[in-house]
Amino acid sequence: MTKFINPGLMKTSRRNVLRGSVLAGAAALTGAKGMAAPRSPKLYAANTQSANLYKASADQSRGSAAKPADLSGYTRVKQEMVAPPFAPIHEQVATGGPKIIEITMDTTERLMVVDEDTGASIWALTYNGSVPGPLIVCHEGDMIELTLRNPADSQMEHNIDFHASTGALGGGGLTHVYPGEECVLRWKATKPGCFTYHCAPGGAMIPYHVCHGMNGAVMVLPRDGLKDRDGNALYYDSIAYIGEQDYYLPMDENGDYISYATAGEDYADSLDAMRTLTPTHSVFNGAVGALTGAHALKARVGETVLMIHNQANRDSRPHLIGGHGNYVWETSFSDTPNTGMETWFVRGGSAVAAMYTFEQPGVYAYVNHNLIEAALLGATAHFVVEGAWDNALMEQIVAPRAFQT
Ligand SMILES: [Cu+2]
Repeated sequence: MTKFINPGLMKTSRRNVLRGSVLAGAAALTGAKGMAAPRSPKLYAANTQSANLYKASADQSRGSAAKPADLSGYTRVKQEMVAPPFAPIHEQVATGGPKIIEITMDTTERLMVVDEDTGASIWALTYNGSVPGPLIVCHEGDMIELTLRNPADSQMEHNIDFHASTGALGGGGLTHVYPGEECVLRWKATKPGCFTYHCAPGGAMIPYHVCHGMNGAVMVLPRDGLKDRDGNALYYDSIAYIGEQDYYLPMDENGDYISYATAGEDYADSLDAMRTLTPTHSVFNGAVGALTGAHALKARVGETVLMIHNQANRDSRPHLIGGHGNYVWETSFSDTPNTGMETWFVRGGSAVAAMYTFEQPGVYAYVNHNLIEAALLGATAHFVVEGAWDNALMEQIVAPRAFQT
């Protein structure tokens, strides 16, 4: 089977993608400063246009006579990454001057069950082993200093494009790490808001990596915290970090999901499935049921939750059934938040924040309100909320009963 990733540019098939020598010289195009070690990912695919784009973007940084950044006045801190749906320890209102926030992420390739009922699984490409990758939180004016490590047993090269950053393809041109390599990238958070980040190694590998889970979100808070339209401070008690992931899992002729032995082995089949633009799954936090049942999100009446929703590839429309988006920032935190929303919009390739204070106990479903995706493809989470019921807000006056005809 031979398929074209980009017609006229490069052929790909299982044979030449795996341990491909198709672009043996391309590794040098994305090399880090002074890197002399041999660089040999086990699976590599890009195209000439894409490789040239990365080279041009990286050259701007490497070849320039630009002044070193002035780091005076910055304080260095470490931020420990935690797995979703949790957020790292952070301040809502910044204290002190700007910070250089050191973080570390590993590009881990791991076999993940997507749906236990069907046995659907995927060799997920991840940051730190989770889908989505960890939430990063900083304030406007801070710098993120990321150490990106690609374990030696990886099959592929990885990098990272931060939508919150400025230059070099969002850092994608400066962070290509092959198996066994690490790099360090520092960028300044100049725009407040929630932003997606994702892997973008070039060509068809970009959607392939993104649709295998390699994406996450950064929240850049205003230094003085979140505000309503009148400038009053808004605070949250907790964060629910939800990454929506569309998967395109290859099936065999019987309609069964195909199992693969290693990361990347599904490459050609995945491209075929992705070209349909019809996901087999659209799930929250990596798998069907990752945020329901025993894994449901917990809250209590009176608790204010900031729901951060990341979708790196595809539009979505979150809705909290039985609740609202009291304040919703679909765009920048500099913009006035929308209020009292029933459903909000996540542009594919972005992250949004919605704040809600629970007023009733019970189970709330948080869904993609394309309800086909919610019910059939997996895009459902649950909040289990404890507290006292308020009959002033809702009361069942008559329970279902037969009526007189
Ligand atoms: Cu990647």
